[in-house]
Amino acid sequence: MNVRQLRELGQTTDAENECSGHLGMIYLSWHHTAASQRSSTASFQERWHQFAEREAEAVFHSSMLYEGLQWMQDDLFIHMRLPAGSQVQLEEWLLDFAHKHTEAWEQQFAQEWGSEKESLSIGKLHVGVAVVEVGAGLSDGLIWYEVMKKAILHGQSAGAMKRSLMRRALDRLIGERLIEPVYQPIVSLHSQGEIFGYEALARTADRTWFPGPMELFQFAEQEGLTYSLDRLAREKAIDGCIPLRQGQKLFINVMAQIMEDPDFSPGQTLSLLEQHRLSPHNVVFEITERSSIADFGSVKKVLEHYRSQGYQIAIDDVGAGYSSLQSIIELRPDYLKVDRSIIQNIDLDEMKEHILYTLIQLAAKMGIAIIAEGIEREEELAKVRELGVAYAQGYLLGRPAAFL
Ligand code: G
Ligand code: MN
Repeated sequence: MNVRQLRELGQTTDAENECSGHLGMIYLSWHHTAASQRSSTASFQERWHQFAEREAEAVFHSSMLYEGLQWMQDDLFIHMRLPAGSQVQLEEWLLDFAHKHTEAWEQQFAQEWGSEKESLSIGKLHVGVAVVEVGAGLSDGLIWYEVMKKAILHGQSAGAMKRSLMRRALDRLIGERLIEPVYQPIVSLHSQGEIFGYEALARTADRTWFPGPMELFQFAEQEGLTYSLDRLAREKAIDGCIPLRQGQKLFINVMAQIMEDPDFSPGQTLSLLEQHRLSPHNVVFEITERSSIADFGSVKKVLEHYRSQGYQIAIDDVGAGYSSLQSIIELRPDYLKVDRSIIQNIDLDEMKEHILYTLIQLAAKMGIAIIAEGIEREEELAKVRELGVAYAQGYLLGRPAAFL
């Protein structure tokens, strides 16, 4: 049975089935950039039509849900009859389903076409999905119009599907509080190996979309959910941190951008600390600059408020990424955490040694303590100790782990 016959079959069952359930639509459209313009030729589209129909048939071959496909010029609409059920669940199902197949199609077709024409880029396949309830008093024509419009709108940008799926995963993660904190020891180099404190690090159960905290926090920022996620991670960090001894510190990562948020309210952190018999004197906020700080004024104001309550401040990732000397000058932290990129092989690289030496001098003048991050080898530990670094952290001294 070919696709067209399937479609005819779909149309006849449609007539018998008298409008119940939902109509699902997957929309596919190639978008060509200037660089890939050469590909948007008649022969490209002809091959794409053949490819898509062949693949759709292979996928839907025995599916009761499949109703048929329809070309509108070079845009493809695949329609499906979905069972009655909750709209949200059906949308989730269709998202997963469409993502699984169309991602493979895009790669496969790009490979087939590319290897033949030697063109490096053939553009991007835009994919959108939509689900509309059938039988809500709308005429067939209107339903079709509705579902096609929705699918096109959803698929307008490249990666729309993936973004929807990630967003769903993120909403679930925040809603169900699916972050588990782990803690990595920070060791004092002056008193023999004593544990000065722990850095709390967020770990997620969902590794499909977010392999690590970096990806997770980056995506949350894109979606405007930094605040919710950051707050969840902070609360979890305090929640899971049971056996802090007198004077030991809990280092909690906070994105600098959070401080610029007018809604950022420190009161909640305090009451949570009190529930765990901790005080602000146990807590060091590690400020990370994922992008450069736009408004030092407001960040400083928030930090001053925290400081007056007894919290301390560390600047994270010093010597890497966006981390700037300006933030050291403006924020006057209590600790500088020198990034792993500087510490790695510091015993073998004179330039790195000079940089750390300079940071130590600067910090000493400002009354700031240095923490060396990412110590993995004995030689690195010996070198930072020799240079006079106060605290160290890294796999050699302890891996991040949960308190059990
Ligand atoms: O940016 P920040 O310093 O907060 O990053 C901490 C990250 O570094 C965590 O994901 C942690 O697991 C990782 N980490 C901690 N110690 C080491 C180490 O010694 N080597 C490496 N490669 N990674 C480390
Ligand atoms: Mn950190």
